[in-house]
Amino acid sequence: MTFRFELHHTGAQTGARRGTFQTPHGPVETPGFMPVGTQGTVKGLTIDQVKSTGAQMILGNTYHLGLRPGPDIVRALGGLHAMFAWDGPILTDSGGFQVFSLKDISKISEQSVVFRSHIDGSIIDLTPEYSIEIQEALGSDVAMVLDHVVALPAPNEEVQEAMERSIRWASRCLEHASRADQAKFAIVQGGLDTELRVQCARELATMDFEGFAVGGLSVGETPEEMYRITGATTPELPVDRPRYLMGVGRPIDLLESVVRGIDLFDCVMPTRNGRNGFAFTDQGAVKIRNAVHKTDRSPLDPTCDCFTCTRHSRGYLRHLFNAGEMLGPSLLSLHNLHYYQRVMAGARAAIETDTLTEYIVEKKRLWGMPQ
Ligand code: PRF
Ligand code: ZN
Repeated sequence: MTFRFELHHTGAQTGARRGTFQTPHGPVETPGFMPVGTQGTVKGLTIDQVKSTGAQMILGNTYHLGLRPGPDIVRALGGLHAMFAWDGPILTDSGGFQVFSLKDISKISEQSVVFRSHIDGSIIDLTPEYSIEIQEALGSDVAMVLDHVVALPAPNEEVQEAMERSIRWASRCLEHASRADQAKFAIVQGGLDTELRVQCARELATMDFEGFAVGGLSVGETPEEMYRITGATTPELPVDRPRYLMGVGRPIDLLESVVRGIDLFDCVMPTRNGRNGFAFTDQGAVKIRNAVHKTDRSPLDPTCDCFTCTRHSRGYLRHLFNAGEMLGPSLLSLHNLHYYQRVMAGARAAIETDTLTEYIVEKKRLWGMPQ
């Protein structure tokens, strides 16, 4: 099978799993974190820099790349891997989440979601089938099904209706798929209702997907609610398929979700926060613009071996941000992505030795979080 998922170890104390997801473009060690390359670039970084962080799989967006440059141009340029100059695995999101965040200008029916392009104003009729066609043209290793995400809070009937539609759309995506070298992942919806989540997961689990995602979270609910829903959903999913928590989150959210049986993550947080001068470190959060760093010759994180931390001082980084130099956001994005990869590598090692609980206690202490 092209997309074998090997489970090496399942936590004795927790639901954590240590695995390897095999794709046509190589393996992804899990639990793993995917940097976000929405528009065909992980913002501010060259692909060699992205690789240097230890990332094994990157995420692209059907919504953005399907509108610009468009599937035909991506195909003419040799596909997403050639465009990115990335020969590792790529996962593409289906466009659902991006379109629904434009909810004032989109119209949803059983057939499709119709919306206006934010680029040229043209009308796009995005069906589950069309989302798959675009993702097949992009040539990603993993395509996500088109799902219906509701903004929370929402009335229960609305959440249920969107969840049921997401199941029908997932089935249509699977029916329409024609590339055996592209895995299809289903997405569990159902808001903050445990019963709806369980029902959705059970129905999707009967279909022949190579992986399963938990969607509709990290949309304004508390971390505890997110952990509760994740913890109720994963036991309903097939043990031998990777589980992906979409768009999550802070380092602590990743670890708490690994405990609940999640294998894959993506989030803009390391790059977006990096661009805003905010760094994740083993000394806790660092706001690099802060005046305390003015004459500080020490590295951003003395325990980090990334380019930023081995070559530059906090004082220099602060100067770059204050001067509005583009290198500043770049260097902090690089460090943050490296930091996320280190946290996940630490989690993988801890799962293998059944010490994940101790690892999280230690990380929370370093991050200054209550136990
Ligand atoms: N669905 C899709 N993409 C997503 C999400 C979702 O629910 C989320 C939710 N955090 C992020 N990205 N298709
Ligand atoms: Zn660093």
